[in-house]
Amino acid sequence: MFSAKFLGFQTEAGKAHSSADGWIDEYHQGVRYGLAGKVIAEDTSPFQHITVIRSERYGRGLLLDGCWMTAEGQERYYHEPLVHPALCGAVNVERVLVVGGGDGGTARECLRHQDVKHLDLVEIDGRVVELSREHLSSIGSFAWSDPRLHLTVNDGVLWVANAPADSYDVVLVDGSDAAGPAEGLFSKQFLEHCRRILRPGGIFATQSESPEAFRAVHCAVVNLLRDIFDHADPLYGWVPIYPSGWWSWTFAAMESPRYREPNAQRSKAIADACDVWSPGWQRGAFAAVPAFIARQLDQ
Ligand code: SPD
Repeated sequence: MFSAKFLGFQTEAGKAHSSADGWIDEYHQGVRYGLAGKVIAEDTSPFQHITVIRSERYGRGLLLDGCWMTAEGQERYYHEPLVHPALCGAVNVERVLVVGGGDGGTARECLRHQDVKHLDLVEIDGRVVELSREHLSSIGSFAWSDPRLHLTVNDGVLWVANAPADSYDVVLVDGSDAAGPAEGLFSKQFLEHCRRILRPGGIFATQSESPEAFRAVHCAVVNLLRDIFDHADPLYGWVPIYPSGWWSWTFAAMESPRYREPNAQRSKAIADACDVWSPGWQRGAFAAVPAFIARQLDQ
């Protein structure tokens, strides 16, 4: 387990910082990342403080424990890179598991693939789902009423530990940072179970933090996945509101790095409606490993 605390990071978790002049900020390592706007809903669940905001530039947004999760105007920069390299690369995509992702954006992108027949969305915090459906309905969109979606409010770590071997073609982890309720999603035990429940030809993917603002966690996740799977590679993109704006997702598979080569037919079916992802973008994003990160990754 390598939590933010373990690595000596100081994420100023708690309520989102909002100032009288209408700025909502996440504070991270002496830098703040903010939007002009106002808080429209807040609650404290058994797991975390939840804040929903309305911003001038990016529409409505969600923070958990004061950290940005998503915003309507830039959620595609995050959800498309997490989903499509996996859904276009796996041999089959009939059964998909999403751990976390209570705003519904990851499920929505998965369900755009018509070959997906059953999607389990396992979110630990039911209040995140409720507030997202109420205030951020454009993010989950049609997913919430799609009969292929099976929502369970439960701990994803337990779900994965109890799932039979070979139960999913794709496993996606859409958690928050490596502290608080998402901490277990970065552990070796959890990731080993993810490999165990993946069918042959399957793909695992997780958000793997920023190579700049969470460098140690990022490298540790990639290296751990390289220990557990035959192949694991980070892909780099950007989510403007997250710390540093520079973000990563890491893909893993047994036998071959099949996440690198998108299936032409599945790509064609979704590419026109994507804002960020395309087969060409994906190839570049896998190649864009910063030199300082390449030096810290196990080969
Ligand atoms: N630092 C923020 C990391 C958040 C990753 N998950 C976002 C959830 C979007 N569905």
